[in-house]
Amino acid sequence: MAEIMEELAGSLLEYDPSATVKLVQQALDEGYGANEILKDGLINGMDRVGVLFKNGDIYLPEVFMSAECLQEALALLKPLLKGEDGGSGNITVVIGTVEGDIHDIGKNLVATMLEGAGFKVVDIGVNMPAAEFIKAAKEHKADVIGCSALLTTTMPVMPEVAYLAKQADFGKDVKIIFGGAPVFEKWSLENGADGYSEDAASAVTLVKRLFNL
Ligand code: B1M
Repeated sequence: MAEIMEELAGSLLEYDPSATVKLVQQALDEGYGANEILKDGLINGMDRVGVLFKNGDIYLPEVFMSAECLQEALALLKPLLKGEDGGSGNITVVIGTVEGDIHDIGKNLVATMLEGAGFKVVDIGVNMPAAEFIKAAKEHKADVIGCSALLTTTMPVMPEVAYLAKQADFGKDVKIIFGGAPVFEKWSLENGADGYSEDAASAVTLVKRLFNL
């Protein structure tokens, strides 16, 4: 991997948003694409943060500071991501974190990657009851409903969303996708999802696959 991407990933552990933003700008100036910077630099870095936390090498305040670096870098990248890949058709994705769950760092990354791939993304936020996903999907004429859950205790809201979606009259086939750290493919497919993805980059591949794009 390019040295600048290594530096970028590592910068999330320096807890200095301005240093991360500076490196993003440097990578852009060196000709790297926004998608590449997001995937190889920022998401790669956030994955490392997750592993360090899991191993007890860092604590929550550090995770928050890394997330702050990520958010500031995303603000710079977002407008550029939109222009990079226009080949994703006229697909609208409604995405949110399910009821009882306020984790949104991963969901925000997924939303950003999907936007970057040219999809229209409507982010309904966190702690969203199943019915709110359906309401938003109708309101925005969504083609995809994406549910994120980070807690094993909130995973059961996902099949509720899938169940309500099957009952709803959207006037078209709406695909349901699940994701989040405790979620896995077999469980997703057995519980009403049309697809599962384990990270933000593969969420893009998944949605493209579901619509033959
Ligand atoms: Co919480 N938390 N947390 N937490 N937290 C976890 C998830 C936990 C694993 C920590 C632990 O105990 N080791 C644990 C869950 C255990 C379990 O149920 N399996 C846990 C717990 C227990 C809790 C509380 C209950 C703690 C308490 O209060 N006792 C509480 C619950 C609050 C609530 O939601 N009601 C809680 C609270 C919090 C904070 C608020 C402090 C904070 C969240 C801040 C925020 O999100 N704004 C927080 C954090 C930061 C974490 C950890 C440390 C990091 C999560 C994260 O952001 N990871 C986490 C431990 C860990 O993961 N190591 C932990 C980085 C992010 C990029 O990865 O979210 O996995 P991730 O997203 C990935 C993929 O999962 C996937 O793509 C993303 C990008 O690649 N993905 C999708 C996610 N959504 C997707 C949707 C898709 C497709 C892919 O399609 C729709």
